[in-house]
Amino acid sequence: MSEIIATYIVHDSKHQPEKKAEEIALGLTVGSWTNLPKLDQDQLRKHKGRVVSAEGLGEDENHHLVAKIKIAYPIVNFTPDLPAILTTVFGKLSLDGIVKLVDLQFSDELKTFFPGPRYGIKGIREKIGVETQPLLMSIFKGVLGRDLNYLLSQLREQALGQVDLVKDDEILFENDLTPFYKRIVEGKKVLNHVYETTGHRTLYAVNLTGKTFELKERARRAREAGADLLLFNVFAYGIDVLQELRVDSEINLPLMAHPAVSGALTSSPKYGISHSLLLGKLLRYAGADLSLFPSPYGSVALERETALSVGKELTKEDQFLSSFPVPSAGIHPGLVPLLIRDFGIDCVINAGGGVHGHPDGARGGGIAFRQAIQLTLKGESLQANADQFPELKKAIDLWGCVEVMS
Ligand code: 1AE
Repeated sequence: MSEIIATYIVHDSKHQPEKKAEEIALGLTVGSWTNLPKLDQDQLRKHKGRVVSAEGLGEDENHHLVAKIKIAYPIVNFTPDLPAILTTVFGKLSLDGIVKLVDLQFSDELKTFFPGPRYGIKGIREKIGVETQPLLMSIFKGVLGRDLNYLLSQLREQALGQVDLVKDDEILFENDLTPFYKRIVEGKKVLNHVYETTGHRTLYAVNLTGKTFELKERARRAREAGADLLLFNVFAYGIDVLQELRVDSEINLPLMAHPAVSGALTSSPKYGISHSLLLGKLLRYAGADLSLFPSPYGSVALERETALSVGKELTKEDQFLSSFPVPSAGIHPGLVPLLIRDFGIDCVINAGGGVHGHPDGARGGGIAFRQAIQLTLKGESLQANADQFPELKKAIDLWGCVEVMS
């Protein structure tokens, strides 16, 4: 029988992890078991949750037992979609005591109901034409309340900084000054012009926003208008909405998932859902081509192991294409060696303030990042070589630099 296995960390005041596990397994499936008549048991057996393991890990500061519990849920209990799965494995349970959902193991049968990324790392690399190094992305900054000319000149400067991708700020919604379709059409003209004059191609991820039931139509029209990629505040809507965008063949655009709002679900060590499951596995299964998440180093840093676990889930070898890890927030050129050490070349180096805050503006900021990437890939020190690269030197003088010992 096909199952999904959920792994939880619970803090159990009664120090009875097996009992706790049995309560969860029954409570989220058939309700009760031992008191049921044999006939009912026979009928309900295929729906009953199964305790896979319940293991004490030690005591917390309140002398509760911290335990790792694994429960298998039969897939006959739910329809094969994330809203049904999440409600089954962590619906009422998420409100009941101290419990964190750390992983979900999908059976092969269940996985067939999920699309994974349409493009993935390979497809995005093909679109951009960069095969053997990390991609470089910058973010519009300070464009709220500014007009289209302002936005387009910021786009031009970023493209001239040789970034591969520019993404909208996630807080830029539909507005009269920089309307969605105009951003796409006029932005494309700017990027085409930069390409014709410099030979450097930059793609633009436009923020898909608005009422949920209008998103598909807006996304289809975005595609017709020439959009390159869609940025999506997936956790404000729900991962299943991202999946709907992914499977619509009239949309057919790469999807870049932004982590806005996800901190409310992931940040507590005791409650919510793990980063690797939410920002890694589930986004990938649902079809995100790129997933942004806090890096271990910047302004809203995650613990290194946690950030690495997200990257690992996004790039696992299995039946799905890999999604690009985009470790973000507070990134500057001096952090490039650390990011490449941690995430390898299959990641996107992404910065807003670290591009626009450069003393030479966004153009200089982008070039400083390029120089940092090239030096790192050659195994050379940024600090020791900075004198030959004026943009990089200015960035290091401003923000510093972390050397990586090999
Ligand atoms: C984790 C999301 C990062 C993001 O979207 C963003 O805007 C970062 O900006 P900077 O690089 O911190 O200025």
